[in-house]
Amino acid sequence: MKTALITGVTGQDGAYLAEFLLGKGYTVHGIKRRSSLFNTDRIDHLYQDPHVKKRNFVLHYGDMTDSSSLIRIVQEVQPDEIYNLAAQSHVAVSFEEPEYTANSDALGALRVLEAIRTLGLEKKTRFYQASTSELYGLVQEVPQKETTPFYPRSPYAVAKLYAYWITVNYRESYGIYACNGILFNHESPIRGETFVTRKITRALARIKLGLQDCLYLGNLDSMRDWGHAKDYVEMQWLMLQQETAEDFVIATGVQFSVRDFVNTAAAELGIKMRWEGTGIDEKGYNPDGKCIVAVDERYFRPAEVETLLGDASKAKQKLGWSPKITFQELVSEMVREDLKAAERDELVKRHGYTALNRHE
Ligand code: NDP
Ligand code: GDR
Repeated sequence: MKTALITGVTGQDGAYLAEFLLGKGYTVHGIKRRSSLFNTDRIDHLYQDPHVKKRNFVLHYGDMTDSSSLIRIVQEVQPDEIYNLAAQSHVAVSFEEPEYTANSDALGALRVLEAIRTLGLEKKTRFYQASTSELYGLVQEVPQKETTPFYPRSPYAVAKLYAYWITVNYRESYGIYACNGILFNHESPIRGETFVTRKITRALARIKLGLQDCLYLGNLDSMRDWGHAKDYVEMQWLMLQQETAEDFVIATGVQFSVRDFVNTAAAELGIKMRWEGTGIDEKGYNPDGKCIVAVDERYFRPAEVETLLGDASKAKQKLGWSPKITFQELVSEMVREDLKAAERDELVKRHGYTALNRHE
């Protein structure tokens, strides 16, 4: 059976992909970085005791900014497939930490490719790079497909542009089976809490139960093509099973605004929204006239990606892939899971403990 190595295994996609590959009979190795807290919540259900002799899920300490750890792990694991998912993946944060973002997201990809090359694994190890619709940034064509010109709009996107091209370059220079999945936004109940979708479902569930008063957001008019992470990791695997390595756009082909997302999540919770104001005066009220959504300038970015809409025709045609989970089903699942979490917090609060009230 095959062996896969996943960087970023503790993240949203890493967790879904690990589960998916284990289901296919792979031995899965994952790289996690050192943290002062446990950072394995998303993969705890897959955890296997290191004292058990034969394991098919193994974690290694490593970091995308540390070549020596990456070379050591690749040498030890001798993977058939590497999925490079690790990244400082928050666009807004990349404006605060541009150098670190470049180091982990751009040079990190190079370090893994160099490990494959210097260890002489060019013919054995296939490489997947987690590329992004953020590469399109200031969009040059609607909808965006593999041939649409890039125009990155953040330090994150610029770093990912390097990673995209170094992947193509190592494919062309050294014959490595290396490809880019240009994935549009994909979400799930285990999405990081500071991305807009999860921030919305989590906050509205807490507002519904009286644990929080208000949800502060940035650009409500921003348009995104949102899919489900579970659908998208299957494609990451499919891309490495082809005869020749190619790059693919993965998207639903349907677009919604941040405000649409709020309205859909609110409707799921039985909260009816009424909007008033424009720009930073904009507020969303529920039918009792209580303000529950307000715009806060701090969540605007120095340069915004206003609109993204993908055309995944190539993936449909060549990989036989199409998304199964609709926008409505995605929002519904996220709301349901966040409501369960809020109910647990509410119970704790009712019994005299203070529930955390984070706004980001
Ligand atoms: P997450 O932010 O949920 O996960 C990122 C992972 O990378 C985490 O495991 C994180 O570790 C790890 N990581 C970050 N920095 C380092 C580092 N220096 N060394 C080692 N590990 C590190 O992202 P997603 O799962 O949502 O996305 C996966 C990949 O796909 C990312 O590269 C992202 O940029 C890209 N992408 C995501 C899209 C999306 O909509 N989700 C769309 C297009 C591309 P820790 O858990 O310790 O923080
Ligand atoms: P994005 O995702 O930047 O597209 O990157 P995010 O959910 O952060 O933002 C989507 C849009 O919503 C607007 N927005 C807000 N965003 C956040 N995080 N918080 C807010 O309060 C808020 N209010 C409005 C943003 O301005 C933006 O327009 C994600 C990441 O997963 C990347 O790693 C990945 O590459 C891309 O998707 C595709």
